[in-house]
Formats: sequence, C-alpha cells, structure tokens
Amino acid sequence: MSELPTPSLPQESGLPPLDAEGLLKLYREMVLIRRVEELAAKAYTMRKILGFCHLYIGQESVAVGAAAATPDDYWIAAYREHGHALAKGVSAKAVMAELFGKATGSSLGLGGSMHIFDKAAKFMGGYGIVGGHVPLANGVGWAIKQRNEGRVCLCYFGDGAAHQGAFFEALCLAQLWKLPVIFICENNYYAMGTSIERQSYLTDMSLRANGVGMAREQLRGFDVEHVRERVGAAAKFAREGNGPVMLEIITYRHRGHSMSDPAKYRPKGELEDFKQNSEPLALTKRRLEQDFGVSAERIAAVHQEVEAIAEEAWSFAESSPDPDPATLYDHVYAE
Ligand SMILES: Cc1ncc(C[n+]2csc(CCOP(=O)(O)OP(=O)(O)O)c2C)c(N)n1
Ligand SMILES: [Mg+2]
Repeated sequence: MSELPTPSLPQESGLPPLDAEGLLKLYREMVLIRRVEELAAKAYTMRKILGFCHLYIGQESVAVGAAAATPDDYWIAAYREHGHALAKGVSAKAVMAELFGKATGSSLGLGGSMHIFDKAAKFMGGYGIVGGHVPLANGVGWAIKQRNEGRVCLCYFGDGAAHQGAFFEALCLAQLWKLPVIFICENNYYAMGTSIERQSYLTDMSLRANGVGMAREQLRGFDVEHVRERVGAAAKFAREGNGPVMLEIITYRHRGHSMSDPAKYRPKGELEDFKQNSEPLALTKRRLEQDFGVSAERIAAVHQEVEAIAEEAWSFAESSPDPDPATLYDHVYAE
C-alpha cells in the first residue's frame, strides 16, 4: 500500500479583483447582516423572538466573502446561520419573520432562528445539532456529482464541531468519493464558553484533513476580499473534479454564544483588541476610503439604505400572522 499525496489548492482563484463598486456591495451586505442581527438582539430582549438566538456579529466577512465566490452554489450551515442565509440571498424580511416565528418566514415560522431554509437561494438550512449537518453536505455533494451540475456545496461549522464523530465520518467519505464539498470550519475561538486552547491539542482545525488526504488551508477571515479569493480557489479546485477541501477560517464572535451568555470567560482586553484591529466592517470601510477613494457620503448612504431594509424587515415580521397551528406537523417528511 502506498500513501496517496495530499493535493494542494491553486495559488489563485481566477476571480477578477474587486473594484470600488464590487467591494462596496460586499460592505453593504456585511452592514446588512450586522444591522439585522442588532435588531434581532433588541427584539429578543423584548421577547418578540423566543427560543435560541446565536448571533454572527464579528464574523460577517466570512459568509459575505464566500458568497461572492460561490453565488450559484449550495450552502449548508449550523445554528449561527442568520448571516449565512442573508449573504446567500435569503431576504431580510424572510429571515426576520422566521426569527419572529411568523408564517411569512423562510421556513414558514416552523423552524425559528436555527432552521432558516431557502431552496430558491440554494441555502440548504441551518441545523441545531453540533456537527450533525456535516454529513448532509456530502448528500448535497453527491447530488451535484450525479446531476453533473458543476457546482460545489459549502458546509459551515464551528471549531467545537470539528471534534464530532459525524464530522470525521463525513470527511472520510467526501474524500473517498471526491465530492465537491468545501468544509469551512469557522474558528471563532470558542465553543460555548470553552476556548480553542482548552478544547483542542491542535488549534488549526484544517489539519484534520490530513488524516484523509484532503486538500486543506488555514486562513484569517477578517478581510472580506481575502476570504473571497481563498474560497474562490477552493471552489475552483472542487469544481474541476479534484475532490473536497477543508478550510479553517479564523474569525471572532463579538457577542456571547447565544443571547443568554454574557461571555464573561474571555480574557480581559481580548474583545476590545479584536474590535480595534480585526473588525471586518471597519477594515473594509478603511480600504474603501483609503485605497478606492470612496467618499464618506457614499458610505453613509449605504448605511442609510441598509437601515431602511432592516427596519422594514422588523415591521414586516411584527405585522405578519402566526403560523396556523394545523400546519405544525407539515414539512417534517417530504411529500
Ligand atoms: C451534539 C450536540 N452537543 C452539544 C450541543 C450544545 N451546543 C450547542 S452549540 C455548542 C458549541 C459549538 O461550538 P462551535 O462548533 O465552535 O460553534 P460556534 O457556536 O462557535 O459557532 C454546543 C456544545 C449541541 N447543540 N449538539
Ligand atoms: Mg466556535
């Protein structure tokens, strides 16, 4: 038996570099995620949103950068997925209404925060069992291959999920069958209150891929252009039939694990340091202003436009009807 070589990713994605308009569009999407979630946090404290609610604030550049590289591909995510859904094109109204548990939500109000789903946007759902959805990405990858679609499936999960049995099993099969799946571990430093150093001997989760001979890369995810470029390179690799890829994208969540977590376990100054030096929105704003000469007025207009969309989403969610109790067991099984 000889050892198979682990393939490496292409140096470049082949995507054209972004111009001012292109980067401004990504900035707008990051601001939209931020504002929708800030409003969701407010609605949660007013008990307009019930149950679990895990915010993505601080991690926006990961989903938005990846979306720019995979606009027509499938995505599947865990429970911190409001941002992924918005980045993939699920409307702010449908996301907010789902959080409010209303019949106009993306899952007809039957799923809630952790179960946003939108077939038209190729967003194959949020899932609440840690690591449980990772094998489902293989199913999507298998379907893509059988149908010769030329697409890829991006599967998002956390650093904590990279310890799960289901995750390891999925990696084995994906590599064996050369499925077009990009496994994206968003290492946000914590699994609930447990820091990466306290949960794992290895702190680069992409190294897990070496065990199955899968192409891998670790990257920092605070710069939206860099995420777009490296996810683009991974997608190019998988699209060309070279098999799956495991990316570890380093990021940081600004809020607690969920709305009920005050996040007192962080070392003093850590959050402030990330906000000061690795804040995705601030980094992109600075690049727009300094490198592309975008005016402060133009950026203010983006914020204004997003504010209107986020507030409209709130009003839409609030004024929408509750689901009919008779629909409670609908959509559990496929018709
Ligand atoms: C199988 C399973 N075990 C435990 C939990 C409880 N739980 C919910 S989130 C979480 C932490 C996961 O952390 P990570 O994968 O890093 O994702 P993050 O929340 O940081 O995005 C745990 C233990 C669960 N939902 N499912
Ligand atoms: Mg985590």
